[in-house]
Amino acid sequence: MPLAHSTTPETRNLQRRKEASFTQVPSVYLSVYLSICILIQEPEEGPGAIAMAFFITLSLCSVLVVGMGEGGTGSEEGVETECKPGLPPPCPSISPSAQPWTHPGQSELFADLSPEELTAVMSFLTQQLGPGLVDAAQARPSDNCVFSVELQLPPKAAALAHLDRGSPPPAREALAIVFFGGQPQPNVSELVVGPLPHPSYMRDVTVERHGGPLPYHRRPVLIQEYLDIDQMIFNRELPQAAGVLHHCCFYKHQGWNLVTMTTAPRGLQSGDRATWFGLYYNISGAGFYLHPVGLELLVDHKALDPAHWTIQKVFFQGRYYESLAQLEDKFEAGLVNVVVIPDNGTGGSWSLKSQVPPGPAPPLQVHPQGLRFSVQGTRVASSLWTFSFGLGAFSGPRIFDIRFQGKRVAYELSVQEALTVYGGNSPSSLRSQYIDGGFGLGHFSSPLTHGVDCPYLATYVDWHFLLESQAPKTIHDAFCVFEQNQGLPLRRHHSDIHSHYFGGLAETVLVVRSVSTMLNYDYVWDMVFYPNGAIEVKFHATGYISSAFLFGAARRFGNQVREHTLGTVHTHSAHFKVDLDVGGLENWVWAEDMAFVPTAVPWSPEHQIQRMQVTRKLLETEEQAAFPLGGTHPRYLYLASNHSNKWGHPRGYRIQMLSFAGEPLPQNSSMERAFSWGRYQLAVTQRKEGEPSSTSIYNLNDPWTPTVDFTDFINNETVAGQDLVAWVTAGFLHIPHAEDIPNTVTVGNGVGFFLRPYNFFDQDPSFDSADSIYFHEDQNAGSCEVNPLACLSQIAACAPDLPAFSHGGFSHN
Ligand SMILES: [Cu+2]
Repeated sequence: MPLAHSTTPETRNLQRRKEASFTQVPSVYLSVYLSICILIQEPEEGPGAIAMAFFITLSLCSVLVVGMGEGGTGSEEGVETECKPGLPPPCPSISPSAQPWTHPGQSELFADLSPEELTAVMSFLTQQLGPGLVDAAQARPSDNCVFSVELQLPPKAAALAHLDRGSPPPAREALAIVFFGGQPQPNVSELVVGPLPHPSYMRDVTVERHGGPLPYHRRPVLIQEYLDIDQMIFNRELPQAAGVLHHCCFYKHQGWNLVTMTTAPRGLQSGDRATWFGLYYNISGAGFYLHPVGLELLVDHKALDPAHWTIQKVFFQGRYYESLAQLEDKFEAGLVNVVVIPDNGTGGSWSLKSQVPPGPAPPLQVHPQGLRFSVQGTRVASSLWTFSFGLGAFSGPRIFDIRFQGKRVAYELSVQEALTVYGGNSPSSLRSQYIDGGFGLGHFSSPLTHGVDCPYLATYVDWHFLLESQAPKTIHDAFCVFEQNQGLPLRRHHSDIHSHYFGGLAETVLVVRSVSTMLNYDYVWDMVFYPNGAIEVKFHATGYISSAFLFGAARRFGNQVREHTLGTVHTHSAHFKVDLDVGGLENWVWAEDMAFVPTAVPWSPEHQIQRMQVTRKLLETEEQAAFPLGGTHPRYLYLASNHSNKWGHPRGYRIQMLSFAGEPLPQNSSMERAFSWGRYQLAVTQRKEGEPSSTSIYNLNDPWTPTVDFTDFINNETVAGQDLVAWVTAGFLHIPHAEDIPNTVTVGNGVGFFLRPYNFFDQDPSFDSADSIYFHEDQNAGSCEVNPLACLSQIAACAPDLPAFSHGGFSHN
């Protein structure tokens, strides 16, 4: 759909055109977003010419671009654009793409590695590790290969010394994960390489970080390993059951109409590498996830030589077999009850291609006076907030050095892990416990589609990575940054008693977003910054549900969503690291709640009333500050400095949960320790460089001997006056239902938490917002001098400069 404004003037129907009249805008910047409704009219003559009309509900006039206030990002001053008859002037220049680095600055500390840096590390490793290194894209289990290279985050003390005290920046380093399949004792090694951009040293940190070598069976599965498994399934195994598969599933030579889907964990005990693969119809252009054919294969792929891989068990439409050959024998003997699964192609209701023609365009937010924030490299700055953003290849989105009005409130705010735990009556649904960080929340980020995943005029930023490859690759538009008018008052009061006035503030938020597409599911990750000093962290789930072949007592495990498809019950949860620094590094943990206390009525002591009181407790130890899921927790939990605000209260930031998490896996499960963070809705621990993350990428393939067990972090140390990290779990139970077809919607499927100032300030800092509106009865609210909203009709009558639609592409892997 051509959204561009390159249509001829004749095709534009501008309503309510008015003579240009320039009015001086009262100082600084005006802050109102404007919804412009772009209507696409049906062509009257022939289908080829779509006439486009901009119905701008405001009059046309000149545009004044005013420099933004201190800390703001506007630089032009007083640029005036006169109206041209018949055409609205273009809105002030908006750069839809981020500014590249112009000079190394503060945010470079946390910036993900550039393509040049990734290339330099890879060349250095190739040189150091010798000629036996194989490209991970083609590596077999018995090869040596570089699995990943990403930023090694700097130690916090060194980072702060640089940021706060002007010390030289810490060396910029990379962390490389190398698979040594070709060594006598195959293992995984972690190497720190530095300094960038010209590496000269390499340090093996495996033993220091993990207490010993990393067993080879814990390594993530390479894409090449999946390809080799597919090769084995389709070329060697499926032909052995050609008869039954032809009967049930329209099988033809080597099963081109089928695809496999992996599960995890891969076995039942430490050392196993045996994965149940489900088979699905390969539906082109739509999700295969909803089309199980009822065949699942347990593949043992532990051997270093793929020729030695075997099928250990076969599940077919409710029964287990020793092999595909045995299934075929029983089928030929008439002993298999085959359900024929229709393969009705791509035209079905599950396709994401709507049958409905496009209608009028939805509302669009524009920036009538230009962007009010900047993105330089990975540093975002608005008049209120500054922070750096990035994407861990495995751990996902993260934000550093977060400052409100110039003062740091948090050092790090990062996703650690995403987990889905399934139930079901087929082996692959029963065996599905996905610890997604092991696949890579950054690795599987997807390009953001302008106008769907983020506002059309958001600022989009690419992400570079080096994973399972010898050369860096790019996910275009992996991040978006935008400011959004939520259409909600952040605060307001209309007074009609004693004195007559209105005061209010529109809620505008600054958002950084990325999306991880983990096979079927898409997780939308948001970090949202509010003008009152609050931060919201939230994830939404969308995409396809995971499903299973429907048989037997299926409804105990979910809802039927198609003729042969069961939507299987599961929980989604995510774990977050919240390294708050509330007024400095040393913080305390306070718990507050309420209680009713029976009290004699002071003026009539023979009567009793229930009096509500505040309960207030300073938590001393990590044990006291760990709150199990499902248990009670104080409604107000905040981290505070030992400095007080004007009213004598400790300056704090409250962690307010928004979560409907399902039950965690019972602790007697042999793999629960791999995601023992799920036991806690919230836990506060001392911050330690040696405890950088609550999880490990190796937990996915060996959950029975977890490389990181979060409960180890909680060991009764004091949390009083320490540098603290709050670890937060947010999640929800998902019982898939008919409306999850074709896709789960984000509506109602979003959870997370808020970080909110609690006595941190002396009053609400949004009072000082330049967006504030106030007028009283003696004033003319329609006057631009009194009310900035009244200036909109003069300043905001411009045509948004919409860049041509673009998409980040499909082939980053
Ligand atoms: Cu779900």
